[in-house]
Amino acid sequence: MGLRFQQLKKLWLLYLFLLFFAFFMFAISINLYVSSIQNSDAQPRHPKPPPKRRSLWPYKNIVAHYIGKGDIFGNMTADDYNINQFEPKQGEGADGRPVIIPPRDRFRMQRFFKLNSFNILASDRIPLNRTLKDYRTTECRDKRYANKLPTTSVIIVFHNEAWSVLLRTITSVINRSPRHLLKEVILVDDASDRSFLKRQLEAYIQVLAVPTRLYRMKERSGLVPARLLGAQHARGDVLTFLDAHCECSRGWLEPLLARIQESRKVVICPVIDIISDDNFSYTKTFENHWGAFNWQLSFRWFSTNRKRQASAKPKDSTAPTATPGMAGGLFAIDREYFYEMGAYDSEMRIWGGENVEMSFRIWQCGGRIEISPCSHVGHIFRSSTPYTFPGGMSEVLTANLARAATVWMDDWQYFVMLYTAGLSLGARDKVNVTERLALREKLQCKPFAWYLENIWPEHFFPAPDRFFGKIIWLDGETECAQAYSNYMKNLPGRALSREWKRAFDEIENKAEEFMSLIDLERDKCLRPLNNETPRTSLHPLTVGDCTSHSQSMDMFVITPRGQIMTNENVCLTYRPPKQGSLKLLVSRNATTSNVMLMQCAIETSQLWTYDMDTQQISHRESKLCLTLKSATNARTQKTEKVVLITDCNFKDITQKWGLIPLPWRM
Ligand SMILES: *[C@@H]1O[C@H](CO)[C@@H](O)[C@H](O)[C@H]1NC(C)=O
Ligand SMILES: *[C@@H]1O[C@H](CO)[C@@H](O)[C@H](O)[C@H]1NC(C)=O
Ligand SMILES: *[C@@H]1O[C@H](CO)[C@@H](O)[C@H](O)[C@H]1NC(C)=O
Ligand SMILES: *[C@@H]1O[C@H](CO)[C@@H](O)[C@H](O)[C@H]1NC(C)=O
Ligand SMILES: *[C@@H]1O[C@H](CO)[C@@H](O)[C@H](O)[C@H]1NC(C)=O
Ligand SMILES: [Mn+2]
Repeated sequence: MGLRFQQLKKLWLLYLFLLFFAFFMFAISINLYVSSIQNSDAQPRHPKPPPKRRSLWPYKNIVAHYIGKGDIFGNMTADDYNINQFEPKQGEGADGRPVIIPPRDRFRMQRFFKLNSFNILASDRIPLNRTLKDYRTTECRDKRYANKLPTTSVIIVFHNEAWSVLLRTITSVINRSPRHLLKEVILVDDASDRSFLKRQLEAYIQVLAVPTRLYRMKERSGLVPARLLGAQHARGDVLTFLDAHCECSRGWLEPLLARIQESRKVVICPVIDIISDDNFSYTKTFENHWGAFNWQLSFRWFSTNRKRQASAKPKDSTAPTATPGMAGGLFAIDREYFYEMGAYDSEMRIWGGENVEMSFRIWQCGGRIEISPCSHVGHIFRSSTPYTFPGGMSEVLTANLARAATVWMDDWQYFVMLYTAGLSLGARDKVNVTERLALREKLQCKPFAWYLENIWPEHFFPAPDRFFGKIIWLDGETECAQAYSNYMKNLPGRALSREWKRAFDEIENKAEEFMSLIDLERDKCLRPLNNETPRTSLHPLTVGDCTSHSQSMDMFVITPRGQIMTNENVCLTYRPPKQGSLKLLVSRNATTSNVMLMQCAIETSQLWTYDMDTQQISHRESKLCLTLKSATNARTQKTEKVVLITDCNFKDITQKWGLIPLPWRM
């Protein structure tokens, strides 16, 4: 019995222990749970802002000059221009925090802003070695790289860059790159004339922990010649190009070099985070952005989901994403591969267009361009350029773009030249691209159609199987509208086919006639309500004057699937004003604009059909018809003539639309 009792006691103790243990684990898990909630609370609730677009759009930029334009802040003097007021304050801007300028300096801050198009007073308060947070995901932080990676030369071209900004770029490169991977830093001065960039800079770089060499262009030549000069002197296995107003964050270099080690045909870009031009705060951006170009070949960021193509493992969040276009400022490339692929088009002057040329060339000639989500580099985005542009900004840019388009875009070069301000078909005759065409031949590069279909299948350019042109409103007695309606009414078999492709073909037959009949004064076209480029989220549409202006927003591309797209990757989208099951009912008696231009994302809300019999455009899913009505503008809440979808009525003349093709290739 005694033994039994002992056993029972043991069991009882064991039981107590288990109970206690369970409670203990429970308490721990609660604790963990609470702290995880607190942690996630500490993170910003709002999604990170998308990167600001690098403003390549020259026609809206106001080119500020160093000296000149008198304004309330007074003119800049030569002293203002040459003085270096770098005076770091311990801890200022630490961890990428913003700088707040004391009120007594606000006037000076405004006055000096235009010198660089950023707040130089803020920059001058931040130490060169300011700390940044670690912007990488846990997966990226945990990723291990081979110890033996290729070495790199970091090439930084500058023109009259501010002292503190330039040196913070260099310092961040040196402090945040493993020493054995960083062969050297190469600075190329594109003929700056600010005095502190002469002797003072030369002396400064002598004492840096990494060999840093400075080369100077004899005259202002621009980014391409300066980068070529830098590359010529580089000895690392990889060339890493950076702008002169960046800050590299922790772990930025290894993912770039590792990817090139894996495949030397990859041109790899970091994620470009935002350093505020106003207060120098560092803001992390989304990692899944990718880039491409608008109809005028300006670089644009897009955030729609793309397949990560570069990884063997399907769910590897550290794998780079393929991108059809590169912003151009920041990237790494194998040094020998850079030259094999034709380096840069050395005839491109000053700045702009070289990223377009390189994007097309790399992809079409067998390489790849990718963005590594694990590499974060901050960049100061400015809203205008402070620099002089010898030769005129738009002239230089359009000449560079004409070169890129002529060499790489095949049929699409005409499209770009016809619809970009400052360009025309005549631009082709002004460029001599003999050498670049020979390069394309030598490298056996693929056609531009291949690039669009395979590398950028989401593109919004015209294509042989697409419609490109204006969508005119047939409610009117104009010659064009009547000719169009009559033609459509008499097509055999029109009532049986709802295929866009069939409609495109029928219209193509009469393209020239319809085009010649368009009366720009009297015909009315589908277009955005505000005559601005609809790059921000929502834009209601209306019907207004058709214009001949090459960049007017009344041109559309329609895909065979029925996406109605326009420039800047926006699509005609059905957007019901209310969520929930009532939404179709609501739209049957729509009194609010429920059709918007929004970013294309291949959703059912963006698919439309065309009825050749009634000339109605209807939303495929809801079967409601596009019409023009006096209704509430969903954005401004004002009553205006807006385009919306409502019940179809084949007798309703306001629901009839015509497709008038425009030329886009020779
Ligand atoms: C600034 O310069 C312009 C010409 O460059 C001159 O007309 C103007 O008077 C100057 N303003 C001031 C405040 O000095
Ligand atoms: C930055 O450099 C200064 C000396 O120039 C040094 O005192 C300071 O500790 C450094 N800060 C960091 C974060 O490394
Ligand atoms: C700093 O600038 C960023 C971006 O321009 C802005 O979002 C932020 O609110 C600014 N911070 C302060 C403290 O002004
Ligand atoms: C174009 O440039 C090539 C060499 O780059 C030259 O041989 C050729 O004569 C030039 N053509 C014209 C029309 O100037
Ligand atoms: C739409 O409005 C009309 C009158 O304006 C009304 O007769 C009709 O029943 C309404 N239809 C729906 C679906 O609410
Ligand atoms: Mn830049």
